[in-house]
Amino acid sequence: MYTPEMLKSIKKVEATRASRIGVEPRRMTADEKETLLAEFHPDHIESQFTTLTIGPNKGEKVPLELAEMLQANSRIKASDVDLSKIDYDVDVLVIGGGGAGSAAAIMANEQGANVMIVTKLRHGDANTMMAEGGIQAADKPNDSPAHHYIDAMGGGHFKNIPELLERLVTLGPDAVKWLNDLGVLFDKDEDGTMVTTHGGGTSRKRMHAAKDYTGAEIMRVLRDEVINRNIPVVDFTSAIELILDEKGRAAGAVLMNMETRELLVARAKTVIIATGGAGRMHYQGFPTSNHYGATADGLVLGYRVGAPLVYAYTLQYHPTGVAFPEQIFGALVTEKVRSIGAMLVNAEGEAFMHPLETRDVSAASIIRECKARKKGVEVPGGGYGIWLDTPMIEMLHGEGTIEKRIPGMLRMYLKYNIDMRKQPILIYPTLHYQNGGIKISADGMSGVENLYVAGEAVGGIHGENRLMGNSLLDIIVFGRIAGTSAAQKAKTVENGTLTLDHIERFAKEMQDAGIVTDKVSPKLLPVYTHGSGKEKPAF
Ligand code: MEZ
Repeated sequence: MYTPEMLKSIKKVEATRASRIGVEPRRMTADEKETLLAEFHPDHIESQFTTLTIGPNKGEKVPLELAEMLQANSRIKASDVDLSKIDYDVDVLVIGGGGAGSAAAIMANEQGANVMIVTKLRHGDANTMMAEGGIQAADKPNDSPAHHYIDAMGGGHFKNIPELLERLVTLGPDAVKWLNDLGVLFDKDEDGTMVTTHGGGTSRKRMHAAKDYTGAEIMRVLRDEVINRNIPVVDFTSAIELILDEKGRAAGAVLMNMETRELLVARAKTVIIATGGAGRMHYQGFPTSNHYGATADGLVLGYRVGAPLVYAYTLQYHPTGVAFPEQIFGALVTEKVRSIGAMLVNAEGEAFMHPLETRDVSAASIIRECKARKKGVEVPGGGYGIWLDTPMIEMLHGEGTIEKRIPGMLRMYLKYNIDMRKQPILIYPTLHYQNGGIKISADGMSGVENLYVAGEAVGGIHGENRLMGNSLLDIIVFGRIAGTSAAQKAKTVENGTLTLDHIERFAKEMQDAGIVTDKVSPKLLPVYTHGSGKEKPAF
């Protein structure tokens, strides 16, 4: 399967393997990391960003592709919708059917609220499903939420919003217990103790996993719980505008049936945005590990009604996306592969960095190795990759470890005749996560009254760089917070007069700022027609 050049390079990797076992490359100093990030992390390529000229974050820097969506036309005019005809009338409307939306809906239901989930694809088509390596929680005797806090704060470059991070880490152990009690099959020792491993930037082993399909396992259980509670899920239906009331509070959403394009009105006392990430925006032309619907819709919906964003300029490029074979280009190779012993090795067989640096540092280091040091391995189609030396795992932990701990990875590569137990695999950074998003307070409410947000659409929890496993944790912690808060708030809300006046106000702001565009948003689905440019690798 590998090309002759790749096989030649593998020989060099094999030649250095034994000497690398048990010898950890040193970690970079803080100064080395700062210099590396400034030079090689995609967040620092100024030409790929622009300044917003309208809306609550006017004057702030965001990726070009996001600005295009935040400063775009609505898909509808207010006159297209008859707001007196209510199709769905609920206490709590949850937009998004992934882990955060499901956790929120379960908790709202628990509070006795009439809650409904609307999702543009199917229930569970979400980045939660794609998450592999694990969920962090400080629940071991040698660990504490304080250790977890310090790790995440350091990884996030001290930009994490303290009250959000505090909630994440202090509610972490209970979130994992909740999932375990619901039936998530976490990996456990014979005595029932949860197996935990390190991730990049962690000082304690606190990654709980279900092999290498942790997110899919969590989603399986959450989806079952939503079904068991008879919570209605309207699928293949997207939210395309929020509806406010006469006081400017969130009061529902205009929905669009994705097949018929029929417009529907959902009235709600409170609304939760849980629309997930943005990988399918393919910032800077990067491939992505994200699910098909990850197009930053929630950010657009919130922004248009005045909800401020925070840190929208920072994205996470997962260090180890598939660089080869081409059929799975950009797919996630879980960080757990490095947690259990695989090293990052260049074309010469040299281990050029510690395998568990934080993600931004690891991604930038891999990019430098390929672009500046020219020590990457060429892949067909014009890109480069770095070796992830997977045979080391079984040298360290014994035969059968890969099958046992990362069976999904093993199978993914075997389909392309690559046996990662015997040969290393080629990786390169892939667009994985939006660190920024809608700003919320500790109870999950955004800057717009009665509009709550949970999951990847939230910004600020992770600062400028999230650690592995803190996303599965945040969808549960903040999903549960948003669901509980939104349901409690709904008890105090009387439905007001519904309006879509904000559409015209926003259009006027665009006009006054001289923005002329044929773009409409939210994007809803990516476009992969030939010539869009997004099918090309990002090297
Ligand atoms: O938190 C993540 O992004 C994660 C667990 C990814 C992975 O490498 O498996």
